[in-house]
Amino acid sequence: MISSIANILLGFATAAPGTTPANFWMPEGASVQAPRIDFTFEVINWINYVFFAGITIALLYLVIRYRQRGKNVEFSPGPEHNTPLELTWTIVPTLILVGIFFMGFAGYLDLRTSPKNTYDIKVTAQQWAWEFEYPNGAKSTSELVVPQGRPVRLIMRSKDVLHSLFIPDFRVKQDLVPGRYTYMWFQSDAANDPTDDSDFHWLFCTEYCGDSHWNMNVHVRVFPQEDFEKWTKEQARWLDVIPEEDLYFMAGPKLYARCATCHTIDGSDGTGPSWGPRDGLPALWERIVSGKGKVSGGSKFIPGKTNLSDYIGDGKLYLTPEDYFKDSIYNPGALLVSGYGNQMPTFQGQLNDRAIDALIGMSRNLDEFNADGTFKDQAKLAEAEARIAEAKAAAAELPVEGGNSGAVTD
Ligand code: HEC
Ligand SMILES: [Cu+2]
Repeated sequence: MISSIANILLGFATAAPGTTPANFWMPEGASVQAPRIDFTFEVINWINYVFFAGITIALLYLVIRYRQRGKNVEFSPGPEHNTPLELTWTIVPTLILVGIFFMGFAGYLDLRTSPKNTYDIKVTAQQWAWEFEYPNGAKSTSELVVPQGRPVRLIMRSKDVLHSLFIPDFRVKQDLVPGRYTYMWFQSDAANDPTDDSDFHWLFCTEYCGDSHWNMNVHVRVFPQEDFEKWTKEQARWLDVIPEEDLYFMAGPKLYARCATCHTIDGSDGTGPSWGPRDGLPALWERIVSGKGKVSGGSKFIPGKTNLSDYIGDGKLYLTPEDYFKDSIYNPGALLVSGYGNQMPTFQGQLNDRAIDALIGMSRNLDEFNADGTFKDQAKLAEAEARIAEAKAAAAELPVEGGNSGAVTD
């Protein structure tokens, strides 16, 4: 009992290497910055406990000691000055505040100034998602994976509004401001288990002045150096290892996750037109192939030509339906679907031809997907995944180039 109270208040509990234990106020700390920040917090907290107790006890004592007794009240003049007392209550709090200032300031400088040899990851925030880009070109939107035991710097920007990136377990938080770059750095010495998806730290957006910042939550995972290298390499070419005919259901749902905030596939309306049948029109792919539907503006809009069919076909703006689909993703402002604004971000430089193929494939086979974008035939998916894992395992058995020295090359 006493020890668990002590754990809660003081954090005496033991922690895994590289981490600081959780207590009543703080989650487990998993960065090299955490102990210092927790210490500053605890010092201020304990000053609060001590003063709260002292003031409350003095208050109770004085209330009882000088309570009114009987009906006749005699007033006597109180003391007007007490120089030693006044000096004490000025000097002691000033010293405490100066101490807190220096602790906070030193900690702040430490957080702001990243070491020289950082591993840099570019972070882009937009309504309502994060994108993390690694030096080798790998990109990830569903999780941030970082190397263990190495200072990591996030170079962050926002495409639209203020966002604020917060990793509570690392005790770091920084705003992303449109039109400017901001930095943040941390180092975590405690690795997560790369084979266990449930072993992670939370990353939140703590900007709550807009629609869906609350939903910008992703996982942060710290991988040992070797697993990290492997992960970034796989991440950079995850699309390449999927056979052509499996692309639409293996890559489609993952890619669609980036479209799902605006496009539903069940016909219900969103910021963008649903990919399912909508407003008496057929589903997206059939709509494009048949040229059904209206357009109402955009940089390539031709006045008077308001039917989609005016734009797709021989001698027209788009030779094929595929061209229109691709340009809708690379240049969303070129031709606007009637009834919708120019609100789609471009995915140029983010989605390559294979990714576009996967999305086209998905939109051609929408009836094979659930409303949330997952593939209905889970057995088929599992089978395809097993085939890829098998191919990978076979590839891993080939002799490693340059011998198995463990040397790391990029
Ligand atoms: C921020 C919201 C948003 C996101 C995210 C978004 N879109 Fe859009 N999309 C729109 C809007 C709004 C339109 C209609 C205006 C226009 O044509 O640009 C649109 C139009 C389209 C069209 C033309 C549709 C038609 O009926 O002719 C396609 C194709 C499309 N988006 C594909 C995608 C894909 C693929 C993704 C994900 C990689 C995506 N969009 C992500 C908002 C979005
Ligand atoms: Cu946000």
